[in-house]
Amino acid sequence: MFRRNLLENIVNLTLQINRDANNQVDINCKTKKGAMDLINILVTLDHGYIEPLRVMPCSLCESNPNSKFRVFVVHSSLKPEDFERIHSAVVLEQCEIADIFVPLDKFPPLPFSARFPKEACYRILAAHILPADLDRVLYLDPDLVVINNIEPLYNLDLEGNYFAACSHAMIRPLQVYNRARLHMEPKSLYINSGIMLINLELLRKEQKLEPLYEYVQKYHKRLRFFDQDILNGVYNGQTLYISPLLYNLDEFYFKPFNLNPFKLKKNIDHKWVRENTVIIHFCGEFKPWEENYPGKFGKLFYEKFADKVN
Ligand SMILES: [Mn+2]
Repeated sequence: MFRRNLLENIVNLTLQINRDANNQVDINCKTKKGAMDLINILVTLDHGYIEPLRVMPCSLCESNPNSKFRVFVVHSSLKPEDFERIHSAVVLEQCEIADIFVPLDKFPPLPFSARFPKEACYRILAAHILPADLDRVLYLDPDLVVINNIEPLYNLDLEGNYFAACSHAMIRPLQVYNRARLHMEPKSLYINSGIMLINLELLRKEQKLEPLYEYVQKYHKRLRFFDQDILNGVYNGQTLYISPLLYNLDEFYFKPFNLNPFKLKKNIDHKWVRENTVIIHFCGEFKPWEENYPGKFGKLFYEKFADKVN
């Protein structure tokens, strides 16, 4: 029974991807008219993640030589030398780095414990931290590389949603479990919060702290991935789901995807990833900058950017 469900869900996932007549995945997603000229990126981190953060913006620039970026680094603990390290990885004419320091004592009083750092919530509250003239921002984890054109994602029509993000939970029991655990709506999907397009304009108007506060108070014992779980629990009805194969591909997600027994005309291979995937996310326990990285994506997609900044 479990195996049947597993297969059904891999097929369902395949069907979610838009395909044209030649069974090619369509990466020209709906875009807003008149693309903006500066692409705003958000990262939130502490000192321990500086080295991966140097690789991520380098990949963004290298893979998008005709775009200009502004990266907002929202933090509470980085030092001037950390910013020097980040600056040294990018060409400043193409990629501006904006230092947004949030004093921890000024942060709204959410019921946090030591296990859940306040910094984890900066992306949830980005609309209230970033400059008020921004209408959207693309949140990117530091543990990823951008390998193709980011503009279709940045200009995606959010269709009135607060967020656009990808779900990695390929098997139905996992979705059902997460929905029950986090009290999510019946058909909603559990998203990975490592890559999120954020509708700042709408959140600025509508987001209230009370529902977040109440949610954390009520369900804090069930939260395993703190901020990601809160995003799922509170905003599952206002999140647009986008393809993980294009915008949030982890090697250890890609492998089971190809086990689809109903055989697509084309399996997703490294060549497909190279040509179509926009963001490779090293979101699991293994990281390509660590010695024991067991996969192939490190060598294929990460090393050339890492070599460039070192
Ligand atoms: Mn990540």
